[in-house]
Amino acid sequence: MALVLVIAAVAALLLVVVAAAWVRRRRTARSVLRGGSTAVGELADRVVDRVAEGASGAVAEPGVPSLRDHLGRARAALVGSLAPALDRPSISQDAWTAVTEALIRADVGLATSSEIVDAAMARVETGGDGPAQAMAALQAELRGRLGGFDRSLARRSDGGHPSVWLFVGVNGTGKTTTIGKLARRESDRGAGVVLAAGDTFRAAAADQLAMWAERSSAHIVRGAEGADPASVVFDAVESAAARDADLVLADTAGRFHTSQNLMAELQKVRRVAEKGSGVVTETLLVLDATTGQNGLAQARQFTEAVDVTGVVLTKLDGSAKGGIVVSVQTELGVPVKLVGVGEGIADLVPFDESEFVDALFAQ
Ligand SMILES: Nc1nc2c(ncn2[C@@H]2O[C@H](COP(=O)(O)OP(=O)(O)OP(=O)(O)O)[C@@H](O)[C@H]2O)c(=O)[nH]1
Ligand SMILES: [Mg+2]
Repeated sequence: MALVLVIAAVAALLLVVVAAAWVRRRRTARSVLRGGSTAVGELADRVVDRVAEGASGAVAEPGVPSLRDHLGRARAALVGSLAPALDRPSISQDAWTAVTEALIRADVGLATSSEIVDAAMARVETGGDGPAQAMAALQAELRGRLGGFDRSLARRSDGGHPSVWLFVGVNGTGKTTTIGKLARRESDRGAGVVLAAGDTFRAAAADQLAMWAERSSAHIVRGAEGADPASVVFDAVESAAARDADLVLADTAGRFHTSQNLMAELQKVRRVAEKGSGVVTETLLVLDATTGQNGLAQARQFTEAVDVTGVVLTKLDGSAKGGIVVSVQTELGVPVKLVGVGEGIADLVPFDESEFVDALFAQ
């Protein structure tokens, strides 16, 4: 009997010890969980703060982003492929051939790359043949070739006659987004801006433009899906004249039933835009930098059909081939006026050749 009592007492003691250990473990687990959720909460708070900082920064003062900050991919690719060519005490013919290849890889184009390297070699002949001189000669040559264009966006200054900036280009290049960015920029500078939803090819196009109109406090004129794009642009010009607005930014469709139809449609839009009170002062071809030489072939069709006054080169932020800027200007003979460096409303930079070359070669 005594033995049974001792065993029962030991069992009870063991039970108490196990129960105490279990309670301790649960408490620890709960405190870990609580600590964990606090950490998650803090992290979430930090993320929200960061987002709020970013958002308020963008809204309060969009600022102009720098090319240097956004050309990382193009810079890494170009500098990476030039480095082996120029990493030697004196630059031989072989090294210059490697430089030509690096430029071609960067989308500068075959003929233009050779011309640039010939001219850079001629510069170096008079200034020493070290890598630093070669690099300086190359940059000077690029600057020289890109320079000498008027990149301003023309406006007619007399009241009651709005200036029309017409945006053309194949679908997906960034026409509507660029219009949104420019609407904000020009409104911020005090212009009265009207957006013309001339892309009536698909219903969502006008909705996308309406979203940008709201973000930039611009007025929008739109028609029904399938409406005549020229008549929508005409109505927008008349609406701008009536409200004494300075600028009409006219969106167009990037596709039509055939590319011939598209070009004919754009010619009609351009004609009709000037039938009333407006005058087309810019026809801006929007090109996607990441499409390289293919994009250039399409671009030729546009420059032949409508009098293109400037190029907006979009998505340069995602491109590893910055040389497309050189090809566009050399082969189309039209200045790059603006560069898109992101999807945000402030991600549009006026093109400047010195800043561009510096950004492309910065160490
Ligand atoms: N990274 C980056 N994306 C851009 C830039 N510009 C436009 N995009 C994006 O490219 C896509 C197409 O832009 P849209 O403005 O709709 O192009 P669109 O020329 O109007 O196209 P369609 O209306 O189909 O003819 C969108 O996802 C944009 O956010 C840019 O500079 N950089
Ligand atoms: Mg569009």
